[in-house]
Amino acid sequence: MSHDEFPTDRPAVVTCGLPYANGDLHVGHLRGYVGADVLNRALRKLGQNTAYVCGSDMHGTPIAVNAAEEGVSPEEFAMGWHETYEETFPRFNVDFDNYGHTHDETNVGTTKEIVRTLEREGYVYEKEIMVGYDPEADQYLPDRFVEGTCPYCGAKARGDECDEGCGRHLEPGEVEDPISVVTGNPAEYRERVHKFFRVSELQEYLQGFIDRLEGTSNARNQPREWIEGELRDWCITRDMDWGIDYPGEDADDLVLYVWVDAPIEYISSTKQYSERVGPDTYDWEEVWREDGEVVHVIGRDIIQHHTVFWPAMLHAAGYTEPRAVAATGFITINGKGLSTSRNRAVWADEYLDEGFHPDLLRFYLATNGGLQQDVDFSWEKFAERVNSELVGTVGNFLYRSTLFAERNYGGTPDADVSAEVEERIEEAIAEFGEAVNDYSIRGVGDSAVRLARFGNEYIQREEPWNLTDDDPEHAEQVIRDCVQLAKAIAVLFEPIAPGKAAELWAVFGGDSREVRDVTLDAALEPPAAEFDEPTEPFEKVVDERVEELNGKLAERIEASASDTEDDTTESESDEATDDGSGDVTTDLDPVTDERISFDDFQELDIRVGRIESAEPIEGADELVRLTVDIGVETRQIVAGIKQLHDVESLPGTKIVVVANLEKAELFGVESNGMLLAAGEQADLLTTLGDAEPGERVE
Ligand code: B3M
Ligand code: ZN
Repeated sequence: MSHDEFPTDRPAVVTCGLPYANGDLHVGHLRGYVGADVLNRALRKLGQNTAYVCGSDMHGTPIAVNAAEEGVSPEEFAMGWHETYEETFPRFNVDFDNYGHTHDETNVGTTKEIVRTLEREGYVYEKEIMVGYDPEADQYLPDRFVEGTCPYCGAKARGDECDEGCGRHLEPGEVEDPISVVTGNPAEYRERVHKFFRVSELQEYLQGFIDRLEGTSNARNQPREWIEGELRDWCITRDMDWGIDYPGEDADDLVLYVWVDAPIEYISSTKQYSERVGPDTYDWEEVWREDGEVVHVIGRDIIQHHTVFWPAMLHAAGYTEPRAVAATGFITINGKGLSTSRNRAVWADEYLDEGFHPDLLRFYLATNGGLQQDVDFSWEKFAERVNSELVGTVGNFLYRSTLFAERNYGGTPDADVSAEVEERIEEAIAEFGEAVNDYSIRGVGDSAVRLARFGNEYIQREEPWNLTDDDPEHAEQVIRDCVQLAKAIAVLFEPIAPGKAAELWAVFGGDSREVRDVTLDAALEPPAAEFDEPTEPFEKVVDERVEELNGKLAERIEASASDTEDDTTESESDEATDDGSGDVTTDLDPVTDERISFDDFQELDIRVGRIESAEPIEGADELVRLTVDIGVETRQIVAGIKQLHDVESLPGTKIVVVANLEKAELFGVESNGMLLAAGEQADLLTTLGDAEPGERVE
């Protein structure tokens, strides 16, 4: 890994968290797969040699439990879903260079090789532990086969993860009051010998790693707490049949824990790609053995796996560490947590069956908020963004300018691009490059949308339709500019809307290459001299459609609510089945009915502030003492954000402060004001533009 800006001279790999081969894909899954696809396409546009790889996660107890319920073998069950995913992803223009699965030969081989290396290097030891056992079913109860209480936060926990509470990974035997999901009986504990990976020995390495890591701030900051605290070793085996057998003779009744072989599929899938195209085109060893650029896109619920266990394993086995981990927020539907069991979801197939182009959903999911933010999906919002940005801004400019060009000149008029337009395109190219280097998928999309907005303003300002008779030369030059802008938009928008960009490119690209493969400089190369009449690239989503789709969604939720009333237990266990899609119920509070007057609101003195210094308060778990410049004075403010932010990186951050709140004393320290933050992650509110400390927020 280097820390040079992209494009670098080493090959990159972009990965996305592997979907458990466990059920239908929905918008929650697509957010991640589309996001990583955008990133990979955008890197390629910068000229980076890169590949996008993934695969189905075939192992693990969620799959074993569901297969048993259906009365089929886990392999048959998982293969069925794997084949479905292989068909579904391309329909959303998610363009994997390789899509394998964790049970294939390559991954079994790579996994065993890595585990043997860990053993050889002295990172594996055996220990006797107590594991859950169901005497009636006569089987051990690894991971999701038990439910109980989280020993850390008291929430209801399933197997290896406290997914409704503190989110911690739980080691075998840690769940309290365990109940078997097979029979519903209390589980017994039995002694078994298991294999452990010495993560604790890698603490110093991990501390350095987390300082070097790029990506979203949640992935860089959250793990500090774990890495700097007591790092525990990690049990890497399970008493199960389904999985990859532990290599060697001495433990042939154990399989590897799913979280060992799942991330190794990132390597295996890269290998398969490299073997297919040949090492001259793309060499997996340069990536994984010789410090290539490894970029992981994941859901924020699996940050710990990717920033602690995985880099520890890679380092111990002599592989390249990740350069970046970008962790996405969750998806909500109409403001409520996406829930597959309640059928509160928009399914991948359903969306396409409704006749929508995949690029519309890609645009919505990729640009609706920052990568780390939760994104709410509703058909209203979807329609609103399609209509205003895709139809009203991008489509409108592309269509009106190229239609005018075709009608009046049969294509691109013979003139030079003006300095103003050339500079504006260069600016958009620079914005695009910065966005990629910041892992900002939204920024990639913005660079194209803003260029289209400029195009609309430009054509409106120059009014070429009034010039064709009086000043034909000027008209030609303006339209020449507009076609160039259109071509540049097709290039810049390709990562977000690859299908639409390819259609546009076919009309006025003027180049036999595919828009997928061109680099950003193509944005400034001449468009086709002649082209056919263009069509409107995007269609409006009309109100009646929104109503109809809302109705369908509501009916479905209601129908499944009445189904689940008869069978609540099943629905509840289904609910928390972790399918890797951010499908977590994060029910939002309804908006309070009681309104306040504008005068009441005016009483709040809310100001922009800038953090000058930040230091943890000794002995208080969460509190940080901040000094904040609020323009008119400097304030001391105490905030409960220690676990959620990298305290050292806070100085310089602009925040929003309620300046006239009563003073308070927290942990013996005076707090003179309150900063605003959103949600459980204490996402700090800041300003988008240049507002200075002291300016009022109104
Ligand atoms: N299959 C799904 C999840 O927990 C899991 C991801 C594996 S990534 C190596 O999100
Ligand atoms: Zn917990």
